[in-house]
Amino acid sequence: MPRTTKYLMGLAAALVALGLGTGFVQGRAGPRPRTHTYFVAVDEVAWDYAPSGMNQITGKPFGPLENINMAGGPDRIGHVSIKAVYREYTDASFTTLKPRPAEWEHLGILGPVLRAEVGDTIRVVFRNNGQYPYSMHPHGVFYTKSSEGAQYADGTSPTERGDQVAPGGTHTYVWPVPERAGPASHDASSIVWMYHSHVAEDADLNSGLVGPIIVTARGTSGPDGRPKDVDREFVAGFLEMDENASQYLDENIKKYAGRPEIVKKDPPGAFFYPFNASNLKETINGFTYGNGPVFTMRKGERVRWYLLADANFQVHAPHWHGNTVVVQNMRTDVVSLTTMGMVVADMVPDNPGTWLFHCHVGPHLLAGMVARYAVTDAVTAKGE
Ligand SMILES: [Cu+2]
Repeated sequence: MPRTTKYLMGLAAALVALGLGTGFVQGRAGPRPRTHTYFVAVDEVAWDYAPSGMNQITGKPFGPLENINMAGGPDRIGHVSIKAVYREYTDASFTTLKPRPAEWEHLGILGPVLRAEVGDTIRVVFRNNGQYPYSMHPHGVFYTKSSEGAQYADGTSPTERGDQVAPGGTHTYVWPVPERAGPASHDASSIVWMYHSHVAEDADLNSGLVGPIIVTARGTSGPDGRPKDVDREFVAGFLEMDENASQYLDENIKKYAGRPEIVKKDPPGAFFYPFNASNLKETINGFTYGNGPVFTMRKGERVRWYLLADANFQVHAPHWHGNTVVVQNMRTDVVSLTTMGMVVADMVPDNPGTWLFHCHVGPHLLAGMVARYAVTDAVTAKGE
C-alpha cells in the first residue's frame, strides 16, 4: 500500500476514534447517528454490602444466619470490603464524579449505564485509578482489537492498547452499535449487554468491575435515551461477589479482620469452609438483605427490567411477588438467569404495595440475594 494511502487511512481511523469528521454528532441532541462519549474510571472504594447493618427484609438485626457472611470479627472481613468499581466522571480530567440521578441510584455497585441507539457509537474515555491493570470489555457491540479490552494470542501486539490499562493509564474504547448489537425481531425495543474488566477476568469481576449497556432499536429512543414505549427502567444485577477471588482479598484481611495474623484462608473453591463461606456475598447490585434502594415505580407504568448475572458458577431465579412480567413474549414471575445472563423483562404493575424481589435459589435467598420493589399509586389526572 502506498505510504500516503496508509497515512490517510491512519488519519481516518484516528478521527473515527475521536468521533470527529465522520458525520457523528456528540451527545444526545441533534440528528442520528450520534457518538455518546462517557468518561469512566476504575476507582477503589470501601463497599458496604449492608449499609444499615441489619436485615431490611425482616426489619431485624442480623442473626446467626446473616452473620455467616455479614459479621466481622477477629478472623472475618465482614460486610465492608475494598472493591473496584466503574464510576462515571464529567470529563477527561476525571476530577468530578458525574452525579448519579435518583432514578439510577439502585444501580449500586454496577458501573454507569452506557446507552446507544442502533447506528450510534459508544465512546468510552477510560482511566484506571486502581492499583492493578484493568480494562473494559463489552458484550454485543462492535469492536476492533484495540477496543476489545482482553489480552490473548489473537495475532495482535501483546501490548495492544486497551487489552489492559496499567494503573494510572488511560485508553479510549470505541464501540460502534450496528444492527446486530440491537434488538432482533422478537426482542423488545431495547436490550441489555454487559461490560466488564477482562485482564484477570475472574478476579476482576469478583472485585466489582461490571456494568450495563442498553441498546435501543433504530428510531425508538426518546430524548433521554430511554425507549419511547417505556416509562421506567431498572437494572438488577444478580451478583455473587466472591471476596475469596477478589484482587483485594489480602488487603481486605489486613484492613478489616480484627486480627489478620490469625486468619486461616481456606482452599480456593471450598465454599463450605467457614472463612470462604463468610466471603460469599449474594447480592442484587452489590446489596444484601434488602439494603439497596427500593426499586420504586407507579401503578400502570410500562416498566422495563434489565436482569444481569455475573461470572461465577451461578444459576439465579429472579422472582417478583405481587406482579408479573413478560419475557420473550411469555408471561412469568420467575426468570431463569445463568452465568453472565442478560434478560429483559417487561412489567405493567397493577398491584400497589411493597413487594419482595428475590432470587428463588434457596441458598442465594438465605445468603442475602433479596430486595424489595414498591408500586405506588398511579399518576393522577393532576399529574401527582
Ligand atoms: Cu441466585
